[in-house]
Amino acid sequence: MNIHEVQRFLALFQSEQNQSDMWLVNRLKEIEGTGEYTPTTEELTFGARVAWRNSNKCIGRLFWQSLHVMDARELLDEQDIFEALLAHIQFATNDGKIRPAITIFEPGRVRIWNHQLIRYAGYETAEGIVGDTHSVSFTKVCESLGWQGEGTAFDVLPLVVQVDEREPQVFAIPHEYVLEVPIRHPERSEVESLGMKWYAVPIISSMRFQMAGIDFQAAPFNGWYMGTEIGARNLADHDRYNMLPAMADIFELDMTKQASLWKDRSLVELNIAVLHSFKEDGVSIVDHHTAAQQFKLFEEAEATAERELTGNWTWLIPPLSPAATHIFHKPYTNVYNTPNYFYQKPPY
Ligand code: HEM
Ligand code: NRG
Repeated sequence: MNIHEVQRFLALFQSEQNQSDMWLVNRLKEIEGTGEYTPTTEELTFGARVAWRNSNKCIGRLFWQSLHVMDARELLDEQDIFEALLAHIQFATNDGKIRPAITIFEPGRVRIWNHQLIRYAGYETAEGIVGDTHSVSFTKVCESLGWQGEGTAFDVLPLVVQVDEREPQVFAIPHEYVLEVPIRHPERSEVESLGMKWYAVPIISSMRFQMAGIDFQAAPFNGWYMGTEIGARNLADHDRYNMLPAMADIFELDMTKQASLWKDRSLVELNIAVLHSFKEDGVSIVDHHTAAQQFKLFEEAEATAERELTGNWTWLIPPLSPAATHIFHKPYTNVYNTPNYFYQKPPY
């Protein structure tokens, strides 16, 4: 236990949650008496929400107070943990009306090997990579643990759960838990024939949640997607699904000249298709202009609360038309406050 970190966290909890000075004195006495700090579910809930508020790369922070926190610290059996992860997916997905949520597992003992709970596999083949390049090394790990995918470009990877030093356990996610959106374009039906799709809910499971000096290595969290994450990166990046040339074909753009701006026009059409498809299927998604406006409201709310705004400009600007948002035109201070979410070394 790091008593200074505990004091700092509880002082923040006291001031923001309107606790009395007596409450703080007593709580600290209790903790110093036992020599151990085990956060209450209320403290954990507050910590996870503030960690989102402090996530400098996140444009979605306006809604930080709505984070739904599931306290799963009592689970130490791999099967139980798998079921809690399925429950998270189901709660978060909510038939498309996505709810921001986090499930917090026992620190120091539980590890989830996945980068996101739902993610597509990537396979190295003689004809190049099939699926998501981002998943190639993790896909090999899953295969070495006995899993075998179908070999399509959109195989959902299994969950890999480890407790203590035991062998990691592999669990396939039943199909009915994975909501996906086929990508089509409002005006060009040929886009649907490209067979693009994406899953509805991004649930990051590789980051460490830190509060009060405690490291929760397993604390998967989710919000909903901003369209550009899928349309300007996952499906568009040259080293991901690389779909811009196929889009340019459909829209009959001149790919012989860079200056025809075929990549730019393809990007816009692909992003229109992503937003259109999610909207038509009733799956929560936000376009980057609306997200930037919401982030402006977050900036204003933080000023009203007399808190210093922190942010990482290089991540906050959207990858499409960044200068059309206010974020592009001002500086942000990239100081990392805790509680927060941090990268950690993958366990494989
Ligand atoms: C990053 C949007 C919810 C924490 C991001 C990014 C976007 C985004 C666009 C940049 C991703 C990238 O460029 O790869 C949103 C939206 C949300 C949301 C629209 C809807 C509610 C959340 C929640 C949390 C969170 C609930 C945590 C409780 C983070 C963190 C990063 C991030 C830690 C950095 C990830 C990294 O370093 O890879 N978010 N977010 N966000 N967001 Fe959010
Ligand atoms: N770009 C990644 C996801 C990163 C986090 N984005 C969010 N987070 N929207 C991708 O899969 O495309 N969230 O918690 O909602």
